[in-house]
Amino acid sequence: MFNKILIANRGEIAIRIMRACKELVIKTVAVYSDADKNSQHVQFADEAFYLGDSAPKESYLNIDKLINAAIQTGADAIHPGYGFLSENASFASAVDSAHVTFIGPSSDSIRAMGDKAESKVLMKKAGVPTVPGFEGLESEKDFEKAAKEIGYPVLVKAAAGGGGKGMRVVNEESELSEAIQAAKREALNSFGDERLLIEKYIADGHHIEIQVFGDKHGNLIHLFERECSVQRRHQKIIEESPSPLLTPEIRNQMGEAAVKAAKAVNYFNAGTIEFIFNPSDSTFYFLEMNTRLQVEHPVTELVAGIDLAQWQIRIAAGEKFPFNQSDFMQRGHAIECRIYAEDPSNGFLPSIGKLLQFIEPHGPGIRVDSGFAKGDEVTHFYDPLLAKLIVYAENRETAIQKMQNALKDFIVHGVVTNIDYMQAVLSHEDFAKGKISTRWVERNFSDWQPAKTEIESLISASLADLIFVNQKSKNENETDPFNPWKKINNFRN
Ligand code: MV4
Repeated sequence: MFNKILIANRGEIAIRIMRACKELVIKTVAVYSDADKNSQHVQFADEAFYLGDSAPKESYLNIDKLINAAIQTGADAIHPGYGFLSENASFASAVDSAHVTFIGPSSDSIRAMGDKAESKVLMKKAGVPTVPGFEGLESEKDFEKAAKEIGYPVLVKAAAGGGGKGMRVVNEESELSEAIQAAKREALNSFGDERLLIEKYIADGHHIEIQVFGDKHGNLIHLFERECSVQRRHQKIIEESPSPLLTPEIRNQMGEAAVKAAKAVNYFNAGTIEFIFNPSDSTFYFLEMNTRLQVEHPVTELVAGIDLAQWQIRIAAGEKFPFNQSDFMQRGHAIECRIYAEDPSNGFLPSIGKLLQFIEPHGPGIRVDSGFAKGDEVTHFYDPLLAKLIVYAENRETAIQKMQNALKDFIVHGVVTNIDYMQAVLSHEDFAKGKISTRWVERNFSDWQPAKTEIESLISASLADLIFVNQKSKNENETDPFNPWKKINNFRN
């Protein structure tokens, strides 16, 4: 087993991984940038190593600095978390070359799944259902012919990409040429690669993903699904397990397809197979594989009863995974809400500033994976995720109710958050019915505005703010003058 692990990440996921390390009696090294000098993940670690400037390129994305940090601190493994370098095959290789263990899959698995066109071909060969379509086309004539054969609406996607970048829905032939040009441009900008693929557009599909987990001895199982259809601009907001839509038969088929997909790239560690599920005929298709521990892993941990972060570390150290598929079942229902410092009534722009108040909810079945505390600064350098609020209850209905109560008890002042927006989404009758397709949020909540706040809440918020503003340094007051009206407007967000 490892003696010391360096966590090449920040915020809530760095802390989540450090907790797993501590439970396995492994020492932890945090890395940090200028902006993160006083952040929670640095305070939580046994030791901390300074990387450099706040810009990700100078810190959390800098391969040389991270490997140097591991060597300097004597860490024998690196956990990449999610985002940053977690799906960078060169990073995984560089870590191996430095005789440090990368806590994740092999660089070959990462590479094979990184290219969406290549991975799609690989999946077809392995017998995993993929969306009808074509890859490797070049001329507009070929695209036109392909689209006709597939039948409109079609989707053009960046082959190098993923995550919705360089993606265009095309409803009819007259829109095709322009969509190809736009998608190519975006793909070139984002990935330096303008190759596109074209496929049938599954309108009103559900984004359902299967968690897989494997060791280095060829054991690989799935841990059921997460329903992630509540998204805006390819940013997930709410995730849950089980999916309110799947029958036991479809769940089994999807699970088996996911295991097949992962085995085709000799996968080990935690991974996720994304599917698009068409509820009108119960078909599902492979979209992409994420070769990392995902943001939403806690919902699987709760319903499947496993600590994924701990097992990632154990199997990276070479341990055999001691469980079979039949050892797992889904029990109860888990929901996760991502609490962001962003303004839903202003285009979801990140909201930066000092957390004048930050009170997390507590209670049975409530889990908060958080990277912030009262007094911390939210900066513009990184993703504005403040915390993940996860609830677990015996069924979906009680879980929704628990989440609504927990959201009410989550108090954040100083920055605007999406808490009230989330409350509105959860209270919608469509959500109660589980009828949420990938386009639902954008259709129903695009013009959402916060309700007027209650007077006693305004008073308590203002008092909390005043007490904190008085403690602010003179310097900070100069650059960020106290504006009571702004604070009041921000209240309860
Ligand atoms: C699709 C799709 C429907 N049909 N592919 C989005 C990001 C990447 N993981 C693949 N994605 C999708 N691919 C086909 N053939 C639907 C999505 C999709 C989506 C599309 C539009 C708006 C929101 C979405 C959320 C999740 C998935």
